[in-house]
Amino acid sequence: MNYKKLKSFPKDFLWGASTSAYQVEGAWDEDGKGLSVQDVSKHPEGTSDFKVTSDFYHHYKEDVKLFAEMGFKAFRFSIAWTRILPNGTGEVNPKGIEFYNNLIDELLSYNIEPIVTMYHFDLPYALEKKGGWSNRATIDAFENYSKVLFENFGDKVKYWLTINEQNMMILFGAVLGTVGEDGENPAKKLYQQNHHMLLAQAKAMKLCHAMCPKAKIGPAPNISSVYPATSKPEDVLAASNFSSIRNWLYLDAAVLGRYNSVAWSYMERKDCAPVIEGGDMDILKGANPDFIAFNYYSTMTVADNDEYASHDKSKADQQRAFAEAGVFKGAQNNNLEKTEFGWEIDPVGFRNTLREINERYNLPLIVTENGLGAYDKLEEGDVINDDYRIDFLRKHIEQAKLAITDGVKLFGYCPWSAIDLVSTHEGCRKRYGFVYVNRDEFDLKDLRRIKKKSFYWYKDVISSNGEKLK
Ligand code: BGP
Repeated sequence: MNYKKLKSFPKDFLWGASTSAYQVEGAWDEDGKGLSVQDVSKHPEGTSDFKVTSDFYHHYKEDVKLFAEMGFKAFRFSIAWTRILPNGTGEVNPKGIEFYNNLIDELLSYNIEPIVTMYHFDLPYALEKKGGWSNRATIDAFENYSKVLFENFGDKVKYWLTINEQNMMILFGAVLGTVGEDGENPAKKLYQQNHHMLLAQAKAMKLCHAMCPKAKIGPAPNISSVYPATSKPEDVLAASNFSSIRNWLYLDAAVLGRYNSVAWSYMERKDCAPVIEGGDMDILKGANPDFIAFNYYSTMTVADNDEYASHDKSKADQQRAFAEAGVFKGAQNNNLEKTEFGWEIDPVGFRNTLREINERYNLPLIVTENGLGAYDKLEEGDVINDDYRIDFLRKHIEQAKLAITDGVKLFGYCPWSAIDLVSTHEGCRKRYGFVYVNRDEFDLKDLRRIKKKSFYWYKDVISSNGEKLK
């Protein structure tokens, strides 16, 4: 749909950007922090570990100052569970509380709204050793952790996100260093873990409403429209299958408190439907999120797959589909260009995704990740000409404006990432930030912060409330 005149971004729109604790903080074993699954995960050859990353833990004041200079209205970051509770449960680490209090206060001193993810891929290793999300005790551990967060930060944080990209942890956990695919029927284990995470999330949302009546809380999956490779009805059905398995399973449970019926049939067919105990569905139903946060990088295109194609996940990751015999298979979309790292670029798909979520759930939406990973080049005189990133973000913001005109209740946009950090599985050479961090994969150099061209561009975007995009 075209319009003669577009609606403006709301006056109090939350322009900002995102990071996650294990990818940006470093200080992996400092001040009483416990080990997380990321600290013990294997790194693909040639990529950095997560020990130092961008050393935000020691640079946060300098970094927040840069965010303020860009004019951020919000900063979405995650709290490392293991800084707060080194063993996942038990003793609270005062130094961890102190760090996040300092960070939140620093943000608030510049009127930057903290948007806090409670758990971003970094489950405490102590809990993992006891079975991780396979163990129902982890549900209680998460609820207890969320209580500690609400007690300590609930008076200052208005926006809470529960679990980052739970859907990607289930679909691509091996790549993200979160949940593996071992055992006889790995899918059975994974979807049981998924059920436990859904319960943990629902309990945290309920607790948030009880303990912090002024705060808002929502889920934070990675959602993208799924296209059929052709107009062949079987391809359209395959797209619907994949969308239910990838997207709606997670949001239907979080928002509507029920299992998506196609996703449930898929799990039954694979013999991996979770065991649901008495009272579980009531817990899911009572959660009532205030908004939906979601991450968007690309769309997916799939085709019918009636032959017995193998379940090839070797090249798949968050944004690259795989195949499931009799359900769908990933297809190339020849209408779209790709990033240097092989992810399709689809700004119009962003508008479409926003509309789909809006129509299904009718809740306010916030985008908590969107961005372009690239090999940035530091040129003479501390210059980074990342025009490709500006182009990517501009096109997505244009589509966000169109979606708002379509009626989507979008209240914030926090692209990935505020500052360069270490990618989930492709090292620090895959850069996303508005601020360059001077380090290589294994040479930490001076970790100097350098403003990229996109830094200045985004500053203008924010000060014009999304009107000045060129
Ligand atoms: C999302 C994750 C982030 C982030 C981003 C980019 O799936 O929530 O943690 O890293 O993707 O992905 P990558 O680092 O793999 O390029």
